[in-house]
Amino acid sequence: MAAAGAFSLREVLDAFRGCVTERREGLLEPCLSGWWGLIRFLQSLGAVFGFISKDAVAKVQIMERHRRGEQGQHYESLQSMVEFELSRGPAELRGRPDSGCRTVLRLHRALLWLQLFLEGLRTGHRDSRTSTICTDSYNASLAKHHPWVVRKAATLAFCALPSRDAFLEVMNVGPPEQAVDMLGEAIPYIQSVYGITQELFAQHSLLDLP
Ligand code: 1PZ
Repeated sequence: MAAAGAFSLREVLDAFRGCVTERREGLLEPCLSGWWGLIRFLQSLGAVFGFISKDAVAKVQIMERHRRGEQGQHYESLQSMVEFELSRGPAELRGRPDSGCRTVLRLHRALLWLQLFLEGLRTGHRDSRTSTICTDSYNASLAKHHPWVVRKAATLAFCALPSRDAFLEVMNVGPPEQAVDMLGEAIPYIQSVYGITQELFAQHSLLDLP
């Protein structure tokens, strides 16, 4: 549907390259622009993924409101955000459905899915089924945080994914071999964003924010 051909997944994954500074700080702005790109890509895959992109949009918008709000300076990095939101007290933070920490945690968990999924695509065989790669990645990551009905809907939507080669094609990076090379370059950047977030949230016991 729609925007296939309009942009390349390389640009999107490139955004994640700029998320981690030399001092291992996580910068919010480049992450959010990476997320917008992923959302646009997901939307180009068709309406069956609408309920997933809707939730992702809502979460990225919450983060943008924080970033552009009066306290925006505290939302430049993940580290400053955690420090700021924790300074009001952990109980207060746990009670807030729109906190930056809770919202980032949801996106962070989805990033693990993305990492596993892209790695599965990269190392898969020509005739591997994208839906199987996607389901396996989902079961190994996000699924444990989702209720049954969400798991069911997600797993159904995955059946609509095209074959591996067709999927590599819609990424718009060139022939499949080139797309595979690009994934090999890009995945470490996503791993690095995932890694620093995991470390930061574990340090502050934020990995189970309701
Ligand atoms: C290429 C195929 C795309 C598959 C995407 C795999 C992710 C499946 C996620 C299913 C999410 C279903 C909708 C709503 C879920 C929310 O309940 C949860 C928890 O949030 P809460 O309810 O606690 O506020 N939301 C999430 O787990 C965040 C999901 C973000 C998904 C982003 C997908 C990015 C896709 C990139 C495509 C290359």
